[in-house]
Amino acid sequence: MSPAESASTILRTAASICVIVHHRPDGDAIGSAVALQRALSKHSQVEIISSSTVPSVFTSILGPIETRPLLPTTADVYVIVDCAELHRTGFSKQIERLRKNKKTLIVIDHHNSGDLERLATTHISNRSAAATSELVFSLLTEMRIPITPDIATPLLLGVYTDTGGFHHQTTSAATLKTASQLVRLGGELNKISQGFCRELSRAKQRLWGRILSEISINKFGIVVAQVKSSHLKEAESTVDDIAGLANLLALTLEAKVALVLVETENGWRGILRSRHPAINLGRLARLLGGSGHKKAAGFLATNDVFSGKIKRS
Ligand SMILES: [Mn+2]
Repeated sequence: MSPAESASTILRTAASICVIVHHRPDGDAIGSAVALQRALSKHSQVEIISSSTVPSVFTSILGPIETRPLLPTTADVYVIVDCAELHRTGFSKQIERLRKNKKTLIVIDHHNSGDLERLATTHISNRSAAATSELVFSLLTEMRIPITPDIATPLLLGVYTDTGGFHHQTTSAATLKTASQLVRLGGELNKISQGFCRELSRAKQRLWGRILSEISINKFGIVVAQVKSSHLKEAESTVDDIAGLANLLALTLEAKVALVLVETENGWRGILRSRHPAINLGRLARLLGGSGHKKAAGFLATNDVFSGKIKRS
């Protein structure tokens, strides 16, 4: 039995399901989770569990998204989407305990394999997929669940955001075929693209103006932008306003890699982007205790990273 077949059998018979997204969920994690919730809630009680809040741009496109910050122990089945490593869920101990108690754990993901591969009872993975949402689409199709417009839109949101609006190298013929199918099924592409365009407040413009005026390019061809807490305060911005900055920076003509460093309570959060074909940012981020893809990755630089003792984010 293939992983998708076994997952579909498990999900069909589960009375209660928890869908867990990774810490600071992106459009692919949210899109996958919302699509699963909408598709499966006819027969099961489905909750989305997130250790962080959902960025407002996703609710403006998809409507209200209810998430719980705590992981219940009583669900029949647990599903982790768009995540390869346990620590990125924000629920490491709880999930390990659930597995000790023989709870079923399905992982659906398109990243390079991490420790969740070992922990999962069923692991649906395809590294060549541009988004986890593509894998969720295949799974729901396998389950013969009709893809209504309210399911097609979150799946399309996942594909759209993980390919940078179909800009990244990962956008293959298969990706465009999936997107085309989702639009045909009622996925609201225009609402999604407009949702990201409209998000330009004065506070965000003030912040970006300040940050961009201070960027520097080092000898390795890395363009670096630093976002200090004081910058956010001065521009009356929030961390949500940083979204998209690294993609813009990656367009810098003279640079191969863009790095946005964001000051946090635990150290500097690094956001890496590149459009250079030969560069593998995922590998670089993993060296720094982070994770990601070839063209988009991230890490948390604590003092331990600089002293050679890496601490995971
Ligand atoms: Mn993804």
